[in-house]
Formats: sequence, C-alpha cells, structure tokens
Amino acid sequence: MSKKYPCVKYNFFKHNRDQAFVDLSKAELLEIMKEMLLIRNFEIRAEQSYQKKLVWGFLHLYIGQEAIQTAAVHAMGKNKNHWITTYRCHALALLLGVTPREAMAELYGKATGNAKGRGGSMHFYADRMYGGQGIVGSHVPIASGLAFALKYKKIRDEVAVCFLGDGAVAQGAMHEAMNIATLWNLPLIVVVENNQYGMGTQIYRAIANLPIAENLAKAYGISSYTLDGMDFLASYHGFKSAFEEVKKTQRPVLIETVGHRYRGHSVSDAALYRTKEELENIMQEDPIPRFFNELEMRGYLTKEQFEEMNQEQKNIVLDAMEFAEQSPFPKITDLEEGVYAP
Ligand SMILES: Cc1ncc(C[n+]2csc(CCOP(=O)(O)OP(=O)(O)O)c2C)c(N)n1
Ligand SMILES: [Mg+2]
Repeated sequence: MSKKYPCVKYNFFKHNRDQAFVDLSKAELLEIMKEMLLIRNFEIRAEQSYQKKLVWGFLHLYIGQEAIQTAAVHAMGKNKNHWITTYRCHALALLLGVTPREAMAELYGKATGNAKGRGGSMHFYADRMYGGQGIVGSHVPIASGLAFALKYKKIRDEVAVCFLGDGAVAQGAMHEAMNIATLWNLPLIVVVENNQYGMGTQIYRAIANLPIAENLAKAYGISSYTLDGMDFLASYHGFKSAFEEVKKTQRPVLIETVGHRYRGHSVSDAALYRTKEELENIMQEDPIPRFFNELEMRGYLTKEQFEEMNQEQKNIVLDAMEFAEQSPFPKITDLEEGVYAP
C-alpha cells in the first residue's frame, strides 16, 4: 500500500480554480477539452500499435497526466516561450502544433514523421519545443540556456519552461542548472511532474526531502507552487500565476504537480509494484472527466457532445495511424541528411 504524499492539501486549493473561466472563452475551453481527449486517444492507440509491433524501441505514455502540460501551454501561450521536456513527450508536441499524423508517423519510424523517423517516441520537436530528451535531468541545463537566451535578447514577456520527472530531482545536473538560473536571474519555470514513481521506485525511496518544490525552492531562495496535477483548473491558475511572477521578477520558480501516470514507466514495464486497488483509486481522480464535469456544470458541454468530441479525436488518431502505416520508411541514402544545419 502506498503512503500518502506529504503535500499540504490547502496548497493545491489556494489557487483560484475559476481563473480559466475568467481568462478563456468558451471556444478555448472546448478546444482544451479536445486537446486532452486527443492526447488520451493518441496514447491509447500508440500503445496498441506497439503491441502490434508497428512501433518499436521505447514508448512512454502520458495517460493520467494530460491536464498538466495542457494547462501550462494555455496559461503561458502556445506561440511564445521556449519549451523542453523528457522522453514522455508526445503530449507537449501535440499541444505545440505537431500534427497527430506527424507524431504517429514518428512513432512508426517513417520518413513523414516529426523527426523524419530518426527520433522515435522520445525525441519529438516543434518550433518552440527543444525536444523530448532521454537522459534524466540532462535537459534542465539546456532549459537554463534557453532562459539565458531570452535574457540575452532582452525578451521579457516570455519564459523557458522545463518539464522533468520526480526521478530527475536527485540528479546533479538539475541542481547545477537551478543554481545558475537563480544566480543569473533567468526567466525559467521548472516543472517537476511528480507522478510518484521513477521507473518502479516509489518517490519515498528516492528523494530525501519531501515535498519536492516547497523544500527545494527554499534552498535556492525562489518561490514554489504545488499543484494538483489531476486538476486542469488548479494547474491552469498555478501556471498562470508562476508565469506572471517570472515575467515580473525575471527569476526562476519551481513548480511541482502532484499526480499519477496510469501505465508503467514505459510499455516494457507491467507496473507490478502497484496494486490494482491503488490504480483504481488513482483513476477516480481522472483529469478528463473532472474537467468535463466543470464544463457541464457551466452549461458549456453536454454528455452527448463530449462523447461526440471523443469520437472525433479517436477518428483523428485512427487517420494518423493509417497515414503512418502507409508512409514510407526513410531511404538509406538519406541517412546523412539532417545531421548538420543547412
Ligand atoms: C541519467 C540517466 N539515468 C538513468 C536513466 C534511465 N531512466 C530513464 S527514465 C528513468 C526514471 C525517471 O523517472 P521520473 O523522472 O520520475 O520520470 P517519469 O518517467 O516518472 O515521468 C530512468 C532512471 C536515464 N535515462 N538517464
Ligand atoms: Mg516519475
């Protein structure tokens, strides 16, 4: 049986859960619902494609965590900021404009993929997204560099956003990057997506001082936000507040989202370290029905419209699979292409 994470509940709820309804139009809120459904459907089908051996290598799914990056992107703006994340990167790419076709074709290793079939599941890119990065903790220094570039170019209304897992918090690179970002006053938002496991290791066995953000931020003298990562509305407000703070102070902040992944670490992990009961409890908090309930309560979306929307997203993903399957593999003669910038 797992221990309850020692996060003070009021920390979650001091954030104004209605802010999204003040800032965003009905159309944008419905778009957000669609995006969360697209990510969920994409991940479910990616997993099936893996089981059918149409996708190989690694595959890390974002199921259960959809609210977090969706909230971050909408709170801070799709067409601005620099973004970087871990190997669990499909959602961020879809949110930042990679099409489902390009994303699925990349998983299938096809020439029409997001990275021309060279990157696979862990290495998606978009205009403002500097990867899917596979080495745990290694991208926090890159994110500090992205924040430094903003400072250097005197761009004060954008930030660099770095998503990492709870398992990366014990990595030296993370602390070196946090130190330099604080020392040099860089506009960096570090988001620890705490899903309470690093591979099969529960967080209590890996991190000495919990909760993460509250304690670690004190060490750097910066502020922290602890968010309910299963709740779009709370996350949205937390990200928005952090974004406003960093633009004003030009100093880093540390955000921790507490939540869960539904699947094992990757498709090769059957997650036998977690009981069925634990998973069932977790799924009671599912971010998608929670956000739907909020929209339904406000008369923005009926159950039937929600089902229709889900079907629409499922069809988009099925089309992406068809596209991926029909697409050619990269040619061997193109092997050296894309290695150097033109
Ligand atoms: C430096 C380094 N060490 C080990 C690994 C192997 N590895 C890949 S993911 C992972 C666990 C990371 O867990 P967490 O940061 O909590 O992210 P999550 O997978 O839960 O999203 C490990 C140990 C790696 N990729 N890089
Ligand atoms: Mg984790």
